[in-house]
Amino acid sequence: LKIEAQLLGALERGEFQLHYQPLIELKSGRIHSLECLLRWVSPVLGAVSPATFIPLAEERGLIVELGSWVLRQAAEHVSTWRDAGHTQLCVSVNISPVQFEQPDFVALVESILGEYHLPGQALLLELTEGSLIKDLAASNVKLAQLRARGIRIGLDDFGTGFSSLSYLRQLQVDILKIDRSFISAMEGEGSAFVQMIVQLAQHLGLTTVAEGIETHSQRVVLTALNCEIGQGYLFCRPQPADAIPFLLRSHQ
Ligand code: G
Ligand code: G
Ligand code: NA
Ligand code: MN
Repeated sequence: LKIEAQLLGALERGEFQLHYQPLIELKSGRIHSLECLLRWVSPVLGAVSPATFIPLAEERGLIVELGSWVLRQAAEHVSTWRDAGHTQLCVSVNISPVQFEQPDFVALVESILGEYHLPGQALLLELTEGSLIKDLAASNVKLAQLRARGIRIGLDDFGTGFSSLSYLRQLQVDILKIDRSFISAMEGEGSAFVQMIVQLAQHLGLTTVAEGIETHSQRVVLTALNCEIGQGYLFCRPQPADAIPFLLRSHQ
């Protein structure tokens, strides 16, 4: 396959880049954190979506190396921005299940924080339910180790799995990211689902993030439902790292 052939050497050729999209505190309008989104522009294939190349990288065993590069690059970026005066800034990094399953995952994260002299609070890790419940006990051991270092854990795409509600009680997470399919279906009765998720999260002491906010009316409804954080094109599209210092200054 042409994509696979190109993917094999793409990291070495420097074809990957990180973009960032802010998560916004709905009440204050302040930036809560920046989600790091991997981008690949191949000179041969053009822009390839992570929805295409991440699964390939997982199959071909490339995701561990690629995921480490993402973590290190994101650590370097947030360290630069914190040094420039955004001292509380946090970046949120998507973690593949394959990466999370590596026995040395926690050690890798700790070592990267050390390399860039970052506190755990500078990092949020986004995991999906599927990657956590395969081995719930083992996952919770790792999550506890990460959280003990101050790293926060977000449950991504919440609501799209099969067993969300029963497992949520048992997972050591801090943040619930409500999948954007719930936000786009929020007109009319659809908002009942979002309301239920927000209430459940509050009950469990979790912070809620609404993903994929595209309209002002979605924002108004989510704020009324006490959802704390929002993310989506209404606020900002993912931006290259170069554009982030300007974005941070304009939100101060
Ligand atoms: O940014 P975009 O909507 O194109 O992302 C598509 C999918 O790729 C999303 O599910 C997103 O979580 C995932 N993704 C983006 N960047 C990364 C990354 O660095 N690592 C992993 N594992 N997934 C990512
Ligand atoms: O699976 P995950 O939640 O990590 O996916 C994040 C992806 O969602 C990113 O690739 C980002 O480009 C995309 N995204 C961010 N905001 C919006 C939005 O408002 N609408 C849509 N359709 N996609 C969005
Ligand atoms: Na994510
Ligand atoms: Mn998501």
